[in-house]
Amino acid sequence: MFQPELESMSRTDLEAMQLARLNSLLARVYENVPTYRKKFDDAGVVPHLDDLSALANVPFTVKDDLRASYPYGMFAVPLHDIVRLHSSSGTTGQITVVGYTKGDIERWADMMARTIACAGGSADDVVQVAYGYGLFTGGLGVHYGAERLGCTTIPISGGNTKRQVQVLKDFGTTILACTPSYAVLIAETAEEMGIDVKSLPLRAGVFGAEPWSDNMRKQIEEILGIKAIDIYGLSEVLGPGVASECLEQHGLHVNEDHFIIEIVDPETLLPVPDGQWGEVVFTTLTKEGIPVIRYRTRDISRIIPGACACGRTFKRMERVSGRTDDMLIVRGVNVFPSQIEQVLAGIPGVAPHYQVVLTKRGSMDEVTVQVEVGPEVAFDEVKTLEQLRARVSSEIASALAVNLSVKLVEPKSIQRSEGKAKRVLDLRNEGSE
Ligand code: DLL
Repeated sequence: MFQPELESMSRTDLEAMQLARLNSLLARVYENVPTYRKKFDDAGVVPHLDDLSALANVPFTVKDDLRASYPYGMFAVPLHDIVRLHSSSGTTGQITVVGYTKGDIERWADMMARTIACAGGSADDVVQVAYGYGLFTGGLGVHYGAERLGCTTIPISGGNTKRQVQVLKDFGTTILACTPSYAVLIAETAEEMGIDVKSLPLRAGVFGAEPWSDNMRKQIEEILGIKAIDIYGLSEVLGPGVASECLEQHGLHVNEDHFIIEIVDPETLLPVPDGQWGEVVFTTLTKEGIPVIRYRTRDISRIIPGACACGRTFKRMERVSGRTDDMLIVRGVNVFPSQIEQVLAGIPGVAPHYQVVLTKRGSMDEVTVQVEVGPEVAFDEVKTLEQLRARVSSEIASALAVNLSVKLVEPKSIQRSEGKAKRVLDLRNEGSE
């Protein structure tokens, strides 16, 4: 552990620390952020709570609050104290800006160092940071953590995949940091270059920034010969380093000395008990630049009840199955792309590349799953292909309880991603009949 005195604290001590930090935070935002003052006043909430359960009465913060105060309206300190800006990608609307003080950057580096240590990393590791550097939090976030842990850090950023493979080999990378979909592309590229990654020193990956399934994890572990660790975070709350898996690979420990996690029912918005699925909500306890109170992430997960064998006492969240805004409702059934991926990654003959395409036929939405066949399948053998298609279709139907149309496509025909993969292609407004 990077900070055992914190990561394995008793619950009583942890909750006392959380309450003290929460009250200082509420006072700070009430004083400095007009959006929060107005929200609290409107809801009749005073910025001091007697116990943690009273947090459930405090109003939520949503992405639109950040958008409405774009760019700096929700910062809790003057710009003079902000040393770094990042932003969210803006794929679901206008971008949002987040600001970090010196102290925020310090704490973020600690949390990311924890994340890499959680994945079994140490100062002896060579970490290749293939997340994008820039306004995206992935590259710089992981970079500072790797340096804080004392790792030999390679700031290669995303892209130029052949060079990634060359560096992986020549620099003796032991930990690869990138999105899971980019890890697949790096593996494919290595194979094309005739480089056997399994014979290299690479031993672990810290993969995140997009939903991925457990079967996809197994595939990545198999093709790269590594342990693949899931890491989670979001720019509005911090960036990478909010929660991460340990070597048990059973849930992601939330850095609870810095964040309070709640799971709420997305319909009623009431907190649900541990074990139950719902929307993840975070409160940042120590952020100075842009703290958030009860931020609705739109990510779907649950708290895994019980203690973890690794000795960390921080609560574990289940791997995120998807975002409420990526959820498709097909004939009344809720479907997440990661559930489709889980099925596909368990079927021999299909490659880990797929896209869910939405079109319109008249007034009806049509959902087609496009799946690449593996290079070992003869794409011109009609009968083989039809058998494979039928198998994919029936396994999706039995796992998801809904029939989706399945189209097999040639190897290498689905666009590869060097960052977050685009799993859903929505063509419904493009007049495609
Ligand atoms: O993706 C931060 C990050 C960078 C996390 C590198 C991990 C590694 P954003 O660009 O703001 O920040 O996107 C945040 O990505 O709300 C989730 O929907 C999704 N996401 C992030 N990590 C995971 C994960 C970064 N491990 C959004 N599993 C979040 C599933 C994830 N989804």
